Amino acid sequence: MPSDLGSVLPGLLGFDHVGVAVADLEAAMTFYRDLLGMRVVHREDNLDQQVAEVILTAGEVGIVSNQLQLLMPLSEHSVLQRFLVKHGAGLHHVAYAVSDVRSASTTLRHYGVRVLYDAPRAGTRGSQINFVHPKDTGGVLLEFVEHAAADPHSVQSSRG
Ligand code: CMX
Ligand code: CO
Repeated sequence: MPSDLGSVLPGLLGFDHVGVAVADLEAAMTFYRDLLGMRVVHREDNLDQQVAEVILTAGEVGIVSNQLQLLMPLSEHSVLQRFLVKHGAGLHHVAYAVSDVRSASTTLRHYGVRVLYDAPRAGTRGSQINFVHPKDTGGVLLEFVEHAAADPHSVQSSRG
């Protein structure tokens, strides 16, 4: 593996969001929204991932790296449920925005890194997502996000 992955990974745009696993979304929002003052910018049930999610922003709307994703399992089959049972609520993943999730995945796979899905899956607001196994990243589950072109909260549009 090269010492400087930034030189080989195509289209790394920046941090996107931090994902926190919670057992109760509404209870978590009394802290993040009501006490901390974060703004809810999006809510969604992702049936593919079996999660209910809320995206909150800490500052200016449109700066993606200000965002927090609260995730609650929608069923016992969700990977989130497995995480909560094993680890309890807490930091679940860190997401990076990329311009092309397929080529980012292909590149890392080429260097022997475990990318979880053969093809990208549906993420928040029509994005395409894939994940890198936490054992290959220093213990943190890593998400790649390629935002839908029309998404007003994407890193691309916040820069342009
Ligand atoms: N962060 C850090 N380590 C984690 C982890 C996480 N989120 N999830 C699992 N691990 C660790 C476990 O502790 C375990 O370590 P040890 O062997 O040292 O005990 C190891 O990884 C394997 O864990 P596991 O319980 O056997 O594996 P799982 O079956 O729970 O699967 C993973 C783990 C990452 C493959 C699975 O969670 C996955 O497929 N994730 C991708 C999808 C996802 O997370 N979706 C929700 C977010 C959706 C969104 O962001 O929109
Ligand atoms: Co996420």
